[in-house]
Amino acid sequence: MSGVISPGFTGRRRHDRDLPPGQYLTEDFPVLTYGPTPQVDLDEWNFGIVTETGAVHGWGWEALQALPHETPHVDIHCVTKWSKLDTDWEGVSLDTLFENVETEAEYAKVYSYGGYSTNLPLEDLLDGKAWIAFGFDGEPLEPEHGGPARLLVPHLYFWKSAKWVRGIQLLLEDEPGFWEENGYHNYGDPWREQRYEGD
Ligand SMILES: Nc1nc2c(c(=O)[nH]1)N[C@H]1C(S)=C(S)[C@@H](COP(=O)(O)O)O[C@H]1N2
Ligand SMILES: [Mo]
Repeated sequence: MSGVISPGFTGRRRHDRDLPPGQYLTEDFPVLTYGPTPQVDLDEWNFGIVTETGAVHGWGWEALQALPHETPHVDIHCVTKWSKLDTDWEGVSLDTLFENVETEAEYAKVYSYGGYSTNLPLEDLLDGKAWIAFGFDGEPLEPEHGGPARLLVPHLYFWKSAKWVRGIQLLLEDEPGFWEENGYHNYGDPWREQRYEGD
C-alpha cells in the first residue's frame, strides 16, 4: 500500500495530526534570534528561580546535569508560521526544578543571557509541560538554537521557549516580556492562533 494517498489527504495532515491554524510544515530547523547569539561558558552558566519573596534556587551546570533527564518528543510552532513535528530533546523538567520552591505566585517571567525575556503563567511551566533543554536530536544543543540550555515550552508559540535561559522570576502580577511588549499576544496558544495582541 505504500505510495497510496487517500482521497482525504490535504497536505496539512501528517501522522494523523493536524497543524495549528495558519501553520505550515518544515523539515528544517530555522534559527530565529533577535540580536546576536550570546556565548555562555559552562563554568559560568547558572540557572536560577527567584520567588516573589526573593528566595533564590540556583543550579550550576553540574548540578543541573545531576538531576533526572527527560527526553521530550514534541511538535514546535513558531509564530512566523513554521511548525516542526516530532522533535527530540533532552532536558530537565521544570517540575524537578520547582520541587523545593515554595511560592504563591501565578506568573513567571523568563530571562535569557543576552537580555531576551518572555512571560507566561506559572502553571504553563508545570505538570510535564516545560523543560530546560540542553540536547537536541541526540547532540548538545547548538548555540544558535539556545545552547548551552534553553526553555522548551512546546504547547505555546516558540517565542516563549527562551534560548540561553538564565532564570525565572516568579511574580504575583503578570509582566510582559520582550515580544509581548512589542505587539505579540500575551499568552500565545497556537491552537487558538493567538499571534498578536487582540487575537
Ligand atoms: N533568547 C532568545 N530566545 C528566543 C528568541 C530570541 O530572539 N532570543 N527567539 C524566540 C523565537 S521568536 C523563536 S521562534 C524561537 C526560535 O528558536 P530556534 O532559533 O531554535 O528555532 O526562539 C525563541 N527564543
Ligand atoms: Mo518566533
